[in-house]
Amino acid sequence: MVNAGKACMAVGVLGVCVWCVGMAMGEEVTIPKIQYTESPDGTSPYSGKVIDCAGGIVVAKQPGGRPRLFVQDPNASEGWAAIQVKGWASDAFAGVSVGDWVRFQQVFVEEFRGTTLLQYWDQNPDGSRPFLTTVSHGHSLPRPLVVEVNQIRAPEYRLQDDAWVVADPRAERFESMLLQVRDVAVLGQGLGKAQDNYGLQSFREPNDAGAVCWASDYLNPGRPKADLYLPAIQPGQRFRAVTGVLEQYTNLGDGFDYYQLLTLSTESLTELCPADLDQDGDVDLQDYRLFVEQLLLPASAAKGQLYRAADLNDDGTVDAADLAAFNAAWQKADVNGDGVVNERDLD
Ligand SMILES: [Ca+2]
Ligand SMILES: [Ca+2]
Ligand SMILES: [Ca+2]
Ligand SMILES: [Ca+2]
Repeated sequence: MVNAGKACMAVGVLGVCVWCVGMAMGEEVTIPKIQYTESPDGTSPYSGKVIDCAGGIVVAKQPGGRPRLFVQDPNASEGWAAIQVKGWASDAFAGVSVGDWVRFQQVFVEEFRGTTLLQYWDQNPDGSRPFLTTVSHGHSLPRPLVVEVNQIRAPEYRLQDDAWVVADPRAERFESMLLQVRDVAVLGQGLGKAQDNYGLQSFREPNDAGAVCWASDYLNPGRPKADLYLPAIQPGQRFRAVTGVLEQYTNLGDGFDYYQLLTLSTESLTELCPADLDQDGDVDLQDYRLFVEQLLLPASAAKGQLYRAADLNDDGTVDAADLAAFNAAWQKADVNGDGVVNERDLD
């Protein structure tokens, strides 16, 4: 932003007055009110305005020269619930932690590259200054909203424009929210503007081209510095769940407009249960049958991939120790105790 010397000082005084007026009016806008839009391009009705924002819980914090907060209103679980806040100095959010409830006064709403931002900078275009207040600490994060992969589906490549474009604008309601997709496999890497996106395909709907979304680990501090991805992101690797915040990136000049699920930590990836021998996302009698088959294989029999999967302690032999590990894995993962390990055990 433009911000220099005397002009800044003069406007600073004015800024205090504007802030007082804002306080007197006292009308706080909730995040869902800022985000809800029927505009086809997703633009917030508050774009270009200075507002007071009731805020929400900080669910993620990205350090850097332009640090960012992802703030979510826990009272709005179905959509339009979260927003990003951009700081314009590296220490802008030094006093803010994940789990804090923060609210904002005199903050400028701006669409940038497809994502609605609250700009936390020195001075707004009208001369006022934004203020951040930490209301309280130590909140539990909102539970990730479980969405179908096709609700945040990957962009489509449009040959005539040589561009990747949003295939389904209904993902807009989830912008910046904490989301989870389940039963997905890594499909494709090196995608997107920074070539750091990978596809996640629902392995329950392998023939549905719409059951793929894009994800990235670029925000994830668990990612080895020299790598684009978390170590577990390998072609074909299956997960029971992948959790992250959704970001839109729009830069059609570069040929891109897409939504990406940004993982936040190594816990963002939930592996399949080791007892899920057929890797279909659940542990049921079929897995038990496969396990027992491997357990009873004669020593002379050819041993294949299933045998290695059943060798849970990885010592080269399927025996009583693996049976104990199989039962333990099943029981540990069967959180709701209904005898089957499936996606309900994640709830
Ligand atoms: Ca958007
Ligand atoms: Ca938005
Ligand atoms: Ca299974
Ligand atoms: Ca073994």
